[in-house]
Amino acid sequence: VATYSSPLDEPILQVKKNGNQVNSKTSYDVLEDYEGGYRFAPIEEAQVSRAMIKRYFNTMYERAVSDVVIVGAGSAGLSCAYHLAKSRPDLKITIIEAGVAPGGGAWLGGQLMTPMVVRKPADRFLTEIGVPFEDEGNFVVVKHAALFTSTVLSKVLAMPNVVLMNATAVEDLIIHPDSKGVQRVSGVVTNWTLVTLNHDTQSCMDPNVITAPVIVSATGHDGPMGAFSAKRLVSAGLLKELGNMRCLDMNRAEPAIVNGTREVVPGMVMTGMELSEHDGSNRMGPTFGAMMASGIKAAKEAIRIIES
Ligand code: AHZ
Repeated sequence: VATYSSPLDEPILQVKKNGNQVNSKTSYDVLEDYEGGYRFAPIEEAQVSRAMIKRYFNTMYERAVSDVVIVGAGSAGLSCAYHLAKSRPDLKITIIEAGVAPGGGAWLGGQLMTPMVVRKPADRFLTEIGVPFEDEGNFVVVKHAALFTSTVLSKVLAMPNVVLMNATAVEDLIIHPDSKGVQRVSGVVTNWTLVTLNHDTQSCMDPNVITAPVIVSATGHDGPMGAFSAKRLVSAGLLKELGNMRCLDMNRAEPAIVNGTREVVPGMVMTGMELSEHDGSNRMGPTFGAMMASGIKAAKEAIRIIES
């Protein structure tokens, strides 16, 4: 147990080696104790760097071989990560997210408005993770999309078997023939997103790799980075052509995405709106139930592949 002293030389913060605070003072009580002379336990600047570097690069070293890589931390990718990490705490699940902020398009509902609509029966997932909603009969409404996203994100990140590497882009796939000569996706090629975005300004900023027996691709519909894997499967010759996302039709779109969630090529499960580009299914607009149910189905598919 390390003890830090207050200016009054009273022990105010006791921290066990595992980092858990053991006293019961609130941060407000502590502030009051200092009477305007708030003071921190001393630190050397390099300790801060080393605290981050050691953990981050140890994690990168360890996760160079993962059990499942999820590409994209939008509503589909995060729902997948939640179900997968909860069902199989033994699996090393690594999420690669190109953006600095994970969450994809799920920080808002439609047209930049805050409420999030979820059609039944996908509201079961909201109940499971403890997100409150208003029941409107056939659908429910979460008061702010960010409440869903921050809740699922905090639960996913708290699971010890999950690593999230954000600001990191998947810029290629590893594809190998398996023992029967069938082409199989067996890993991802990564780079810092800021590097990925600058390949046309600097030459040869080579990437890094993570291998895994299952890659779950959840990169959303076409956009600056979206539909990444679907497009790469076409250029790699594993998919003849993109289906291209069709027009908005909520009633057709949501079941098509959930029921179409599958291993699209050996070693790769596709989920969420990326599937609309792969299969040529409709978009649903701002109803998020299909993203949750598709993510959960992708987790089940990943488990099936690992167990087969
Ligand atoms: O940053 C992207 C986003 O967070 C990330 N991503 C994309 N390409 C990547 C790459 N490497 C790493 N190459 C990458 N990360 O993937 C995430 C996709 O999240 P999203 O919210 O765009 O997709 P989703 O399928 O989870 O949710 C779609 C939500 C939509 S779109 C829509 C419509 O347009 O009609 N309706 C709904 C519900």
